[in-house]
Amino acid sequence: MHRRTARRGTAALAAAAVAAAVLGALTACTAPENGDAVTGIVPAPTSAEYPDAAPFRLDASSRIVASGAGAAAVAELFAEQARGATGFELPVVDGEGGASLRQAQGGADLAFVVAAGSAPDGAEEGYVLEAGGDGVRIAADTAAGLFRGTQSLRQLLPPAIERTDAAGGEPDGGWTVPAASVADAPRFAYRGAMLDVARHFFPVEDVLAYLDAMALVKLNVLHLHLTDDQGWRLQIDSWPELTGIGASTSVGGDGGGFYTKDDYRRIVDYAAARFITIVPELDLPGHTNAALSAYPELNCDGVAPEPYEGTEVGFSSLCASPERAAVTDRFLADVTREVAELTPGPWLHLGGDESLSTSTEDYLDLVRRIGAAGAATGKTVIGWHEMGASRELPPGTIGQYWSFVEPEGDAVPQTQSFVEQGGRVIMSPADVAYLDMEYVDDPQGPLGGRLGLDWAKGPTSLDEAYKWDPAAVVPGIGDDELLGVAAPLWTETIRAHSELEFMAFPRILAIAEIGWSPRPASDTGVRGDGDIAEFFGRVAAVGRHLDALGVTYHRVRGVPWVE
Ligand code: TNX
Repeated sequence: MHRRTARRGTAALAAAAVAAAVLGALTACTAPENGDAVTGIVPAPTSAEYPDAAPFRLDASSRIVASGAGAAAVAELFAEQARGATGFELPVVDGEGGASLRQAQGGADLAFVVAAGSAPDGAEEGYVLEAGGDGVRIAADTAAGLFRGTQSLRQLLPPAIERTDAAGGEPDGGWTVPAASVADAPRFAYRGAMLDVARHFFPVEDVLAYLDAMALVKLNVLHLHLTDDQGWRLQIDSWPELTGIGASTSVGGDGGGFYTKDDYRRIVDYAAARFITIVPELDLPGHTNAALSAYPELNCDGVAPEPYEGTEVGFSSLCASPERAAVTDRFLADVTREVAELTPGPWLHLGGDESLSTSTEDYLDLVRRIGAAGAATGKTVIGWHEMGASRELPPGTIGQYWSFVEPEGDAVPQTQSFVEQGGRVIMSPADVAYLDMEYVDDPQGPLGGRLGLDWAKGPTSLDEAYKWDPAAVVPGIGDDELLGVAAPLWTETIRAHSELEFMAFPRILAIAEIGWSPRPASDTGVRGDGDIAEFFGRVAAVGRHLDALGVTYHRVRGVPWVE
């Protein structure tokens, strides 16, 4: 057998992969076959080597030895899933209590370690993973880093590890992990997905399933677009009609829905166990027909509009007039406070997009008041890039860019404005990162209908989602000014969980890799054709995990999907 390490180009392997990682070299990661499965990690680790050596074999005697702050909880979550798939006992034992790794009859233990100085450069979410005949060791500086490492381990195991019952028995070749040496850390701190639960409502279970699939590819933020013209989806005690009236509709009359505070806490907790932060968005001052229909006093004319079930944007707004200032400011203070109280994460997204029915003067006045209400909760405000028109943003406000890879209109100065005011930027160019754009081959969705929109430069292929550099979109906004990237999924055309997954997968894998993996060495920072082919191979490997997880995805052309 030869040493099976895939690497960018034909460069010979350096002996010390870990050293290469520290130097920032990108080592690609198509791992060897593992039983009947080809493995490969998405997003590509900073460095991964697969030496020609004995694999690790998980068996009925294997234990997880956890040590360091938070390691036991990460180990339990991993063990819970692996027990379900394998039927093994997989006890989690305390490494600090003197338990040491042992090898048993061909099987071996796993060490999950949180200890300072473990991750490459001490990176917050970084980790190292070693696998071989004598065990698996994942070590990180933080529990978050350890968790990210377990997601690489998940992908290196046979896809059947995703099953929830052990009925299928052992996969061909057993529960093995190829001998591997991985050193890894993310490029960006914020690697997000956004779900629009306002145009169509998605129940808690759908969101939890999305979180689980996000975790597999190391995404760490779920931005919930909780309010829009067609629905207000979060219980607010001080303004009960926001959901009493404002949650009854959705696009196309498909029925309403909302999250109670307990529902929302379930989402937050499930996400937190996976080191995913929930970013709630209240879209203000536009996109507010649902709120305006619930409370006449929020309207300048004092008349509540009818609930809205169409797909137009830009027609609604909170009232900027001084006669309504007291009630509008009380509304802003109440809703931001109640949402902030439910939100352990540092961010509150307050929208700011497409306020097309207000004058510039009124928009700037409302944005100033919205920002002040958000900042008063102690959270850092995030806004869509139009909010950058304001020079009175709370210090450190984050801008989310949603123009194109070739920016249009005022998107450049508006985005730069956030940095000028001490903030940073999240990149979501609509022509590459919007998961609600049609696929290029215009397929039928799982329920038979055509899905998606095409306003962002037409349909978006998996290649297009992968071939762009977040640091090359807006002049002056490079890696240091970027908080990260995010892939929004708007749901005007999407009514069911299977449709949501179909639009997101596999394109969300491209965004996850852009957010995590090192910037490619090319002059442009954009991945080339060779990179695409290599990426597609790993996407196919992850596809087998998605199959086992029961995720509905689009088998886009060009990817060597396994039947
Ligand atoms: C633009 S992007 C919107 C949303 C739509 C989406 C559809 C942004 C901040 N606003 O209101 O749902 O396009 O693709």
